[in-house]
Amino acid sequence: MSEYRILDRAGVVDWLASAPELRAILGGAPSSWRVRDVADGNLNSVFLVDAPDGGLCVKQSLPYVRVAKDTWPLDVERARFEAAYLARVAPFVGALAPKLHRFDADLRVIAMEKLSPHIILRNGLIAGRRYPRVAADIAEYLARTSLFTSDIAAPFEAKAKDLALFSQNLALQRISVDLIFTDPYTLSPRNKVSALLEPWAATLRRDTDVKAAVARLRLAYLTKPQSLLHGDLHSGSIMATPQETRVIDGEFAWVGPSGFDVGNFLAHLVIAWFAKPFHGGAPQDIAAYRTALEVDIVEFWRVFRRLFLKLAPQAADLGDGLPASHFADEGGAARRAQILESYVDDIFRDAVGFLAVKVIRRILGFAQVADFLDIADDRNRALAQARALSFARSLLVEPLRYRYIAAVAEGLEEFDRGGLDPGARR
Ligand code: SR1
Ligand code: MG
Repeated sequence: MSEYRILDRAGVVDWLASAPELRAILGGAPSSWRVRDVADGNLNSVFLVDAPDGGLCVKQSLPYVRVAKDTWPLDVERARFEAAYLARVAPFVGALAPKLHRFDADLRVIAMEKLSPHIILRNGLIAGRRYPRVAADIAEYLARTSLFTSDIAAPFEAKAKDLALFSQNLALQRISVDLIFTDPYTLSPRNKVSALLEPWAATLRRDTDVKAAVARLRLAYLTKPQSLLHGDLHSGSIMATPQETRVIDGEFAWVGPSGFDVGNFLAHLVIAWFAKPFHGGAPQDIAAYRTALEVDIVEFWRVFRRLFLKLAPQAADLGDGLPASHFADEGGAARRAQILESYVDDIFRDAVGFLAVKVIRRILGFAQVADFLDIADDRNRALAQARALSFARSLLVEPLRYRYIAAVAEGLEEFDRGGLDPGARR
């Protein structure tokens, strides 16, 4: 047993060298390994290691929020939950997640497959690259994790084990509850509201309809343990090439409403859509890229729905929620299909709300995103953000307008001409 300590590059080499299975992957002498510090997320240190026979990604939980250092201490246990999440979903998602090679419970270090030439999806979207597989791949990832860790397809004993383990992931749930559902609608010192968006922030703080809708979602997050969530499935938690997609960073794992991850992914496509015109390019290219994002939004949900409903009838025999013996007689299969459809419709309803709160938190809260932050001009950035806020508000307070995914995608345009005044709405 070794005491927790923060690893620097030399420490990473020593740690790797002490693990025979990792040495075997890397090959050569430790002195020949090249270690790069590539941390760019908010919380952890991350190193990429290149060696004669292969590479690895090494991630360590720091005892603080990396981007806030001493001002924000944070429990290092999150690495344990990330490793457990990776192991739990691996049988369902296969190559859509990186391979976990080793978890060190003392140092809170994970060694996993080094992804190359994959890049963070968010950076690719900002650069205007296309990832034709991402929507369908993430849909498949989420359909499988949402189904196979739910009471439909898992015996309640397995579900209870997930609940027992991931309900201990409290430090990160405190971050999610505060940063996603609470801070953006209050005068929290953690918020980062630009001067041009002050009127928007003030309007949302006073908006009881919005806060009531957010309250429903916050309660769902806390009280609706449908399936094991990734918990932070934004475009920074996806690495992609045009041919391959991988989901990383499951440290926020939590048993909660399945619509949470679905809405998070959609939110970051929506964010990319509103930011797009301000990252340069010819008008026709911007329009074409946005159309492709709209297609992704629709395709993502349709693939999720189709796959969930295709897999669920057979998978239902594995779980306790819809026992086969109750649906074996005439008409039984059709009744079970109806129940499953309404289960998926409920995921969609939740996802639309979670989409909205994720957009709002990325504009007014602590953890903002490069999609907007990389827009150099203050007014342009605020315009993109104000339009996204306007759309998010509509999703929260006019949910009946967004009962179908096509309505979500088609709704974007309506909010694209708005100015900075929250009173004008659109
Ligand atoms: C303290 S910053 C935390 C945020 O960073 C992660 O990427 C999550 O989105 C989280 O909310
Ligand atoms: Mg992360």
